[in-house]
Amino acid sequence: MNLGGAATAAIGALTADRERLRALLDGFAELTEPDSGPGVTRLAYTPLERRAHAVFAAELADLGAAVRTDAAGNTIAELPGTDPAAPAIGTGSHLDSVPNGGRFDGIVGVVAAMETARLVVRHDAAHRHPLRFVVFAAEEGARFGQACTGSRIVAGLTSSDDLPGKRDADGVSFADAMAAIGLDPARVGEARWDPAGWAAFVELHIEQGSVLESTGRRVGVVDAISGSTRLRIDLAGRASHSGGTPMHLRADAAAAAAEIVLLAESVALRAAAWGTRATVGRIDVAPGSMTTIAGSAALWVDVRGLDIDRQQRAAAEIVEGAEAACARRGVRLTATPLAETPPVPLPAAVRDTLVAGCRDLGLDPAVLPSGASHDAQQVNEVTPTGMIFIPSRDGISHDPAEHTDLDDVALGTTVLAASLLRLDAEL
Ligand code: HGY
Ligand code: MN
Ligand code: MN
Repeated sequence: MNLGGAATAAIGALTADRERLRALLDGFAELTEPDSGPGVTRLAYTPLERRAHAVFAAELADLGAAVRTDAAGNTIAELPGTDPAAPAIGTGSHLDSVPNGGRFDGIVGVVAAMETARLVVRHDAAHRHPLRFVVFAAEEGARFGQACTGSRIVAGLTSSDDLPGKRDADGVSFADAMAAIGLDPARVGEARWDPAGWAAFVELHIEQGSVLESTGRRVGVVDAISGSTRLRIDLAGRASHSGGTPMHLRADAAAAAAEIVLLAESVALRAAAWGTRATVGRIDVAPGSMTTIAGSAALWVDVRGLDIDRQQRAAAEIVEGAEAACARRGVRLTATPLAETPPVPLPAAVRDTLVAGCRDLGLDPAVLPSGASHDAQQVNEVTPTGMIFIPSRDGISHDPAEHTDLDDVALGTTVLAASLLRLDAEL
């Protein structure tokens, strides 16, 4: 599509400043829980996540944007367009992390949004649509099990009723954590977005995989985002003396847990489950003494897929296999669903615009699915949404070793800024 001279000129002018991006990334990386060990620990609905949102809000306010925090704890900044009646075009991501996570997951999408806003203001780039820059609260499911809570709330997928029930390892619920940072969980319905107020949304994110790196691409455009079925499995066996109890008289909860971990892996490796990923990233065992057979155990199971049938069937097969193993071992099993998110194909119109924008910048983007889930998945319920990926070194993420080259962050930001202006010209 021929964008016309003005739009093309505006797009060409917006080149991200890598040193400003470095400073923003370094600043957010310092906001980690004291004595929390390596990497970044800035969990959902904690005071530290609020401090990170405040950094974003101050920067956007300095640029003259109107900034507000909604009832879900999302922070939304807006630069008015030339047509006040036009729906908004938006970008953004999240600032919360997993425990001992990396410096880039979610953060690059936020610093890219901040730099894009600065470029638009600095170069007085004309845009008809209002531009909205969003930091979603509580994207990581690591603390409460449910991922993408801030974006699910704006999409109407999570309501106030859902918040008291989901609890973290200390028994603190979403509702408790929100109230502790000054939010009112009873009012999250007020944060819901009206589709009529939106034209499109684009999220920049690290790939959290190794497709871009292994194919020598510097940028990717996402065509589908994986879903996730998450559950907790509690096992009740019989604690007893590790020396005095013969092997055939045991109900060993740790041994049952170990069998379930390997079962989950084998289910995902079956040909029928192709493309499904199953992970048990956490096991708690009690009493946790070397000379006592484990009386109880808890496992957290994460099943991901790009095909909802295979995703849900794999989760069901894991539970069925676990029940059979526990019956054989004399261990009682309780499976509790934690979260269910379907895979989402992203709209071709936005995907193709992002691809064309990359090509205009002389890039050859990969078009690929996302193995991780994202806020974009939920926002797509409200407005046509796209995602831009930049490479993850060695495909590592959710770990202190997570790394993306600053040049790739800068290039991704330049692509994001160009994409927003291209969408502004096309819509
Ligand atoms: O867990 C995920 O897929 C994402 O990083 N929240
Ligand atoms: Mn993320
Ligand atoms: Mn993540």
